[in-house]
Amino acid sequence: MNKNLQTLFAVGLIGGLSLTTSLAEDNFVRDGKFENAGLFTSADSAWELSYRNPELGTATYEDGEAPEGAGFLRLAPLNSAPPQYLAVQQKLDPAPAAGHYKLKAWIRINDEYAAKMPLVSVGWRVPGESGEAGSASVSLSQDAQPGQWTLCESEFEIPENAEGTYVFLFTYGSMGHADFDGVSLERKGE
Ligand SMILES: [Ca+2]
Repeated sequence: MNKNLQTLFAVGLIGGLSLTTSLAEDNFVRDGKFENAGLFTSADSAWELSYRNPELGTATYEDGEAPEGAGFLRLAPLNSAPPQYLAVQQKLDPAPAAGHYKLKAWIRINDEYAAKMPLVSVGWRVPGESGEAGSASVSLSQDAQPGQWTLCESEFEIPENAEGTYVFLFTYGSMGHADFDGVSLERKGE
């Protein structure tokens, strides 16, 4: 039994009858609610920095109230030099099959954040001569109020034969921080 199946199995046992829908099993993002500090900081965390350069900023697990259970992820970008972003990523394993999906994330910035708005992106590539890559994303709107959690949602198609599918949480700039919670990618009806 691989680790993902073990996790689903454990969730099923703990959730028991309180699970009112099967959506949790359709979510391809692991630990997107950031409910467990150990999951984020341990070596087998689903999330990792896109660039392992500490000068780009910090990624921290934060305790406290959040839209989807206690705990959230905070990215504090400290450098606007190339690659011009600070991001964490998660390889989606198993990879989502072709189909229609909904990407969802709660995002919040603070007053000091002053750069391109944070975004959550799903990216993949389709093997072949062109090595075609595709992506879909949700972004906090430009008029979002600092200090306020905003739910960002988008629906899109993942094509046939997509592979190497990752979800990314991006921030930009050199000031302030952005918080993320409830990151999910769920398959919709055919
Ligand atoms: Ca949470």
